[in-house]
Amino acid sequence: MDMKSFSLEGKIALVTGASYGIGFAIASAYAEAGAKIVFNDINQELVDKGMAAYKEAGIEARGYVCDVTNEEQVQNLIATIEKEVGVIDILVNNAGIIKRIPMHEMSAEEFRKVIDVDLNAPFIMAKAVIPSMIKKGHGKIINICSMMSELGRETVSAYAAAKGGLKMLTRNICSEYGEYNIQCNGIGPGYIATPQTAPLREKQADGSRHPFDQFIIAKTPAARWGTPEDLQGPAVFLASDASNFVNGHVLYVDGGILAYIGKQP
Ligand code: NAP
Ligand code: GCO
Repeated sequence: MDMKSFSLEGKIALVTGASYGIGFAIASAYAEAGAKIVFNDINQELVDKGMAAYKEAGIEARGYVCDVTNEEQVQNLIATIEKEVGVIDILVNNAGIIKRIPMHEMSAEEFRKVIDVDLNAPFIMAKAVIPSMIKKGHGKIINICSMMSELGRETVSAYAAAKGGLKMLTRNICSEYGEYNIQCNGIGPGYIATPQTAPLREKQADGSRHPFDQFIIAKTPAARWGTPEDLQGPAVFLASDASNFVNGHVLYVDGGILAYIGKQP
């Protein structure tokens, strides 16, 4: 096998919501693998923050302000990138939000907002890049799913519904566009230490670990939270030619949590 099949040399990768967190880690790995990096975030302040972080990491990236839930902004973003950088070879639908509210207390508006960012936006983004991928004869679409694509838990009804839907959107894009040499796969991170999960890891007043933190450690065979860096290898694999016959798959990067009943208390 030619190890060059893992290279992203000459490829253009767009990672959404990639000023920090998982998106930033994935984009950084893509740059190391040779790709040109383009990212967006929801406001100029975050884009500037991201640009500074990429520069500090020695990565030449282009950042654009775009709300991924706004189809007109997304269509304009893709047209601008195609004019200024080139046709997108790799799209990572990373931007996402979560609201942790008991379902009977969650408003329909709050539910809709999570679905909008975590499910409708990946549809809008994929729809925007697929035509040029078809013309180019190849493309990679990677949706950042979640353990909640498979499991539920208290307070995350909207998020689990969105991520479950995102798993099926991944399978449907695979089904509809595989014949154009477009592969669409998901990455399902376990519990990863980022700003999104910071509330679940806050130290208690007495200095002890957050109960949820202890729970995740007991439920994860790796006995640790994941880091954004744990996702870099799987993300490069799914973006590279090495995975050209992998399609419609959700690759769980979770330290084994989905396979494990959990340590006896
Ligand atoms: P994060 O730290 O909250 O970062 C999410 C990024 O997306 C932020 O930059 C955020 O900007 C951006 N964003 C949110 N709404 C947006 C919109 N409408 N348009 C453009 N950008 C938007 O999250 P993360 O932990 O890195 O997670 C990244 C992805 O992985 C998400 O899809 C998440 O659901 C998924 N995931 C995370 C974990 C985990 O344990 N951390 C596990 C499984 C899956 P703002 O700062 O303005 O919100
Ligand atoms: C939560 C967490 C999870 C993780 C992730 C797990 O509140 O349960 O935020 O949803 O973010 O999605 O895979």
